[in-house]
Amino acid sequence: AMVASTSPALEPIPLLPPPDAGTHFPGVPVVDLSHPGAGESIVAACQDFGFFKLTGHGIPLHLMQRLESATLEFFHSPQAEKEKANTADPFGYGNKRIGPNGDVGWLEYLLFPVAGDDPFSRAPMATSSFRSALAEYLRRVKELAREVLELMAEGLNCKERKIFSNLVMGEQSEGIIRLNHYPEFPQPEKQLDRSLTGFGEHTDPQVISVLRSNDSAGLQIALKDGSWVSVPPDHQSFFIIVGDSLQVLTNGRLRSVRHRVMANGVKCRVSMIYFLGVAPGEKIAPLGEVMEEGEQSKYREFTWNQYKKAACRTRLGDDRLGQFEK
Ligand code: GA4
Repeated sequence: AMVASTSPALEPIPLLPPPDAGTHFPGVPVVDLSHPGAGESIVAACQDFGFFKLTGHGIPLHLMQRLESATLEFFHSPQAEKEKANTADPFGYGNKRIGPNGDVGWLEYLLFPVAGDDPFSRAPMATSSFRSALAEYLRRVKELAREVLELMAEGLNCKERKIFSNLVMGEQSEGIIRLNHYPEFPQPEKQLDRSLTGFGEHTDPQVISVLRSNDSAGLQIALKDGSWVSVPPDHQSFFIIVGDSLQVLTNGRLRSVRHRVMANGVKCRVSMIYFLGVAPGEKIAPLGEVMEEGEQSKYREFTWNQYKKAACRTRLGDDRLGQFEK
């Protein structure tokens, strides 16, 4: 294993090279939100890939770039400053360590709950410009997620078009924002011309995740046959990722996609992911509206709280849904 650290003051953690490079993928499904058949395209993409690129979304690039700049500014501040935000419970600043069970990757990040009126109660160190950039971004992306989920319900021929959106838009619904920074490699690693695992393979536990990154490559997804492909970056678009909760809500019709990030080390990658989840006490079970006559649930019934608790005992790459399959 290769040892790398952002600054000599940091404890070096052995990081792993990626298992394989992942081939270039020209076939990323694209959904244009301003297009009439968007609902059907969303459903088709979520069935075939559990993933798609979203264009025509109406969120101006400058709003994304504003948050990107504020995020980078934070990550460029002195290590001691950043460590002040290291509450690691699991929210706040994190460096290389992901989750509570020993997963590591070449990144540093901020993780916050998005709740109620003050998404920043856990971000005391954020400057007011950082806070306002984040607030505006979250407000817009939340509305975007609502639209995507309502079109999805339409595409699935649900009678209630708010069947998914209501689950993630409630007062108690749990959202999380993750701001990731995959730094350039320090010398001499940079010269090795190798990449490192930035964020190891996993599925997202929530309903959907809305990802936006700068123009630096790194995101890879697993296709149905298990092969890994790289997703060309697009800083103007969002990428929508189906999470485990949505897979269960649709009884497996829409699939949660395994994905990972490779750090190339030459150009830093900045990504922001808004995870939209249901309320803690919510039952996560296939919805009657998406099931055929007589269709049986593929999952044992559980609540979001139970799922989160179970997830906390797993490693990043574990098949978390497996233990709830019938
Ligand atoms: C993966 C998706 C999100 O980044 C995240 C991660 C969470 C964490 O960082 O605390 C988890 C991981 C993620 C799934 C399994 C557990 C929990 C780290 C980990 C090993 C914020 C999430 O919701 O689940």
